[in-house]
Amino acid sequence: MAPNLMNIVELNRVDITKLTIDAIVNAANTSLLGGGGVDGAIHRAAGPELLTECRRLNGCATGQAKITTAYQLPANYIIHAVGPVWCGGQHNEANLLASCYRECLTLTTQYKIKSIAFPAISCRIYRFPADLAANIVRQEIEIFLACEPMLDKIVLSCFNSDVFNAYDKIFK
Ligand code: AR6
Repeated sequence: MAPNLMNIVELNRVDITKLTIDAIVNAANTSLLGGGGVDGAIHRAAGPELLTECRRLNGCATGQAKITTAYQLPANYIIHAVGPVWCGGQHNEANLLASCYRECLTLTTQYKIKSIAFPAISCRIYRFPADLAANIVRQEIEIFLACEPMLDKIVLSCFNSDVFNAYDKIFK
């Protein structure tokens, strides 16, 4: 890993809902009203007030992100990002995934967030290939840190092995 990334990016396999960190990212859907996967885990752990706040957000377009408080989670904020559903790669999926990471990282500047944890957005229920996602994640992090060097820590939570292996190769 390049020295600037090595100091900031951490790969781990822990449940993102357990992290004591400024912000965690949710892999949400356009309704922002909860779902399965990490979205379901975050809503269950944060408690019902999260759904109440999410209802006021009027959904979120694919490739974009919206922020809420984190209620019963140890984190302070949840950034809800809506990744693309993988439909073979010819439907702007890569740009939309990159946009999710950019939007989340931009929110860290706006909210003075110093540490953030991402799940592998789109990489399970939405079927985005983990190796392609890993390249996009690394590229967006590098571009962001080159302009906005204020983040102390970026955790990439790799819950399943295919994601962990793909990220490990790209971030080595
Ligand atoms: N902590 C960290 N990562 C997790 C956790 C957890 N507790 N649980 C799952 N993951 P997915 P998507 C990983 O399917 O593909 C929902 O229904 C998981 O192993 O949660 O973006 C939404 O409402 C995978 O690596 O999200 C949408 O409808 C990654 O998180 C849809 O799923 C993302 O997997 C979004 O699908």
